[in-house]
Amino acid sequence: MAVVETEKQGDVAVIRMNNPPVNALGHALRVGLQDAFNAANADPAVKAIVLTGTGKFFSAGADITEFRGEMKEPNLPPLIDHIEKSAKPVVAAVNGTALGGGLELALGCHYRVAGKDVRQLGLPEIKLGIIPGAGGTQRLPRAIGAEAALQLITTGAFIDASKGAAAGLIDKVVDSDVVGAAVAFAREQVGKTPRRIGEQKVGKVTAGMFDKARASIGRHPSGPVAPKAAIDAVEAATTMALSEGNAKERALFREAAASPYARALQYAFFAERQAANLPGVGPDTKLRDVKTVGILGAGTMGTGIGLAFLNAGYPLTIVETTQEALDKGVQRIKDTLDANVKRGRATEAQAADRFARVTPSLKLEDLGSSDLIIEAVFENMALKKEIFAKLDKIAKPGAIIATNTSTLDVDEIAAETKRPQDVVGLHFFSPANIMRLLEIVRAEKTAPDVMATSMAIAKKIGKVGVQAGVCDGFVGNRMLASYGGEVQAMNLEGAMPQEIDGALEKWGMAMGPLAVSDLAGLDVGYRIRKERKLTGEAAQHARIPDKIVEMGRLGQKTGAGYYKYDESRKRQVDPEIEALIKSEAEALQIKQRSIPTDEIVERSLLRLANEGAKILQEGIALRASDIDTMYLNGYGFPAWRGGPMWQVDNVIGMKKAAERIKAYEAKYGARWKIAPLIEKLAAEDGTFAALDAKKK
Ligand code: 3H9
Repeated sequence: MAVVETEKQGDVAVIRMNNPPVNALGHALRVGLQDAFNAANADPAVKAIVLTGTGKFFSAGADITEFRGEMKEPNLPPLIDHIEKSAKPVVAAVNGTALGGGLELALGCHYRVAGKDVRQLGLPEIKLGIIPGAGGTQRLPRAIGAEAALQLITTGAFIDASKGAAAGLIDKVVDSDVVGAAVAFAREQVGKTPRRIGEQKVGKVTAGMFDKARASIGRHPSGPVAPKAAIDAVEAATTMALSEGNAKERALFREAAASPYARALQYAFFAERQAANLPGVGPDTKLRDVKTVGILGAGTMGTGIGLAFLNAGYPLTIVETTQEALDKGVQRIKDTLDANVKRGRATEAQAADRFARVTPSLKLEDLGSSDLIIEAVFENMALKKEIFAKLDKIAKPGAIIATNTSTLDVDEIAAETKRPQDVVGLHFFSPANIMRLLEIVRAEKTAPDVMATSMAIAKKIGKVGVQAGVCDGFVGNRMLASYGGEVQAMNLEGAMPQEIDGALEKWGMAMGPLAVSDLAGLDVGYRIRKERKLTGEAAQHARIPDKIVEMGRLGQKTGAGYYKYDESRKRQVDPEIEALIKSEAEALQIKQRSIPTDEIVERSLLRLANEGAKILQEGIALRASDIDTMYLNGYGFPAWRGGPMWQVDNVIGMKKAAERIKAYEAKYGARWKIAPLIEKLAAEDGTFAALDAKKK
């Protein structure tokens, strides 16, 4: 089938887009559409036109891969204007997903008929650091009102067909045969003046709504440029005629597209998809059939993981060793499901259905029927080994047996079984029902189909799966340990917690590292440090956090950690902690100074990237973009900053990074030892991205 095909159904021309996988509006499709509309408009036998897509997609929007090059004509905005101007009625048969330029195209049609199963209607450009650039900011407010349009455009949220109909975006929702219904709808319009959204005025505008929206941009996940541009563009729709508004939209689109934040967000989009490509896994790799899930351990982690599977429709068996622990875990699941209903995240019926799929048990044997078993017990090697030896006897043949360990050697755990090929690490991040990252730890013997199935499951439960190899802390936490060490060094050198967190939060991190520690609980790290019997500099860096724990301050849960917390869990600077930091520095004879904000950010980023480069060279991470994907999805790193590796490639520069790391090494010694890969790339004028590209 050609990219665009026209089929005549009597006096109606049905124009069908067919550009797999998602009907992105690349050059060939635009040319095809232009030709098809010209032909249909010129054909006297055609009285009305229907535009539709193929498969699950109407169109996912502009082809993002074209953004970096020269856009070839016809461009999308004039093409859509041209369609809207058509004298014959044009009806969009929205057969599936219509996003970005795809929805703008549908808005250029005079009417929209959608299938009831269509779930993805929206203008998600903001998530790519841009704004709708083909009339979306002008036509959507005219179709559904300024307030609702502003909300959709600044969040990039999707709505389904029924919500679209309620909002006034969709004229008719049908159960089946959307094209047939659109053809009939089109016939009814023949002879009438087409309803052109672009000719309409925006309905009621609440006074002050745009200023209010601007004031609330704050820490928008798309950074500072695109959200403001989106608000300006929607405001223009309320005062300007379409042509003038479109010109304004175009200028704002260009400004946003030229920002480094747009480049970072678009990189993040493709990096996330690239992470799903695994060595040894191809289109022929047959996935294992996973219909039932069993979890061992009903603590915070086990129940969080359980919730992720329940929310995605899986039945869940959850096993504990004592009735008390089991009851507590089941109650936690129930409470979270109830809270989701209260927050409007799920209906009561959905929550009841999810809870009904939980089978609590005290018998390990009950995991024998699960296709996927996830162990989520206490982080202790002896215990995990014992469990895996038992699971080996219980699990059905072909079941995937996963450990949720965040630090332990998965090879050693797998060796307890006679089927190490079925063992994998599934490292979820807390709270596991919310955090998007899933580190999939590929042990030495993990089978390719187990990796492929794990990756597919990650997608099914709404997570971003990224492969990691076996080492202490895998990818994410190993880097975090480096960065955390630097944070402690900066504390001792004189940067107070609020200065460190403040600098990094201002830069864009969701939460500063010390505030994160308080949230997660300081006792976890304390226990790990004590087990490791640290020496040298690592022992020095443990002094402040250890003392804080020994003061009984375990973080938010005890009302105090690096900060004090009030009832509403708002953090407050605590002079007691400042005094502790000063006295520890004195005891270690470290002369304190005030550390500038830029230095705090630079040292944090470079420690992350330097460790990342070592991890990359060791093959623990497959690609630099995988490392960034992990940091963006599991560690609160702002997507509009691309990730630590992207920062080195695009903002700091490889040569400058190498120079700065060496300067810190000269000043601080071994912990700053430069990664040989950074040294090599700096000497060759190389980048992490170029290195990744060679691996494709
Ligand atoms: C825009 O429209 C600007 C206009 O306002 C103005 C223009 C002037 N382009 O995600 P998946 C690829 S901006 C190019 O795995 P799913 C994707 O990389 C655009 N490629 O599938 C992947 O390739 P590969 C506004 C795209 O079913 C494959 O398709 N639109 C595009 O989980 C499958 O993707 C958006 O922001 C694209 N637009 O999810 C929508 N979209 O197989 C962005 C996808 O080689 N897209 N690909 O890895 C999405 O959100 C999801 O892809 C979607 C499907 C929900 C559509």
